[in-house]
Amino acid sequence: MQKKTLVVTDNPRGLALAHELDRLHGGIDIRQSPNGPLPRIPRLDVRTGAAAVIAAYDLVLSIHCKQIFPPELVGGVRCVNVHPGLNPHNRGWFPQVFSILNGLPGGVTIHEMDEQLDHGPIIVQRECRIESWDTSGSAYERIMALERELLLEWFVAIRAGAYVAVPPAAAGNVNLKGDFDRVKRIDRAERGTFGGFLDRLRALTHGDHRNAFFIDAAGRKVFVRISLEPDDS
Ligand code: 0FX
Repeated sequence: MQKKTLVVTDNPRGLALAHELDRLHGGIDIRQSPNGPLPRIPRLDVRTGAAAVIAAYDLVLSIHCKQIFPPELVGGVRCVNVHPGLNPHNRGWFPQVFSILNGLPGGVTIHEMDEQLDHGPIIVQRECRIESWDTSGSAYERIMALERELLLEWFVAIRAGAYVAVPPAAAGNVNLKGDFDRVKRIDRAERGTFGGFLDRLRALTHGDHRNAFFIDAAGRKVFVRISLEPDDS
């Protein structure tokens, strides 16, 4: 008999998607990380809870779960990650931010998890174009829409294991939270090209988030955001 599927998510859109999958297909339990932000969703520490998860589920779906799955968990039950990036490019933290910064492609990847970050065999992936006027925020919106589309399309096959997963062709590159935190600080004496600075500000502009900042002569921290608008005439 097929056991239930466990979705672990720390993201409100991931939660909405998990509820949507449950309405469509049933048999889904939902958990968030011990410090997750979601109201009324039970918490799960994937380290201490690994054995219980392995006993109760035959598929664990991570939809933006911020915990690193331990080897015991990825080795004991099929774990699939829904990742807002085009592996192996810009694996890890906030992929579209780094795609805007380094020009590597962005998109969505659904892959089996192994012990490395955003690394295991790829079930399906789709590129999402990033335009010259995109900010992190506008690119993320498109990537989230693509992620929903792809998961709704592939969920039945994923649950049944009816797919061929292909290891990524290269190791690619990984960015961590510290890399994001480092690019947020603007040094006003930094030299470079206008294009490079525009890209940096686009990459750090995302809704209300206070990302890019400089320190002024009085020692005050000043946040910076940019607005871009392609000519549609
Ligand atoms: O849940 P998520 O969309 O995704 C993140 C990682 O990017 C992803 O690779 C990982 N698999 C997942 C577990 O965690 O991240 P978020 O909801 O924290 O942020 C969404 C976007 O918001 C992010 O891509 C950029 C933007 N953002 C977020 C924060 C917290 C900012 O621009 N500044 C911020 O301080």
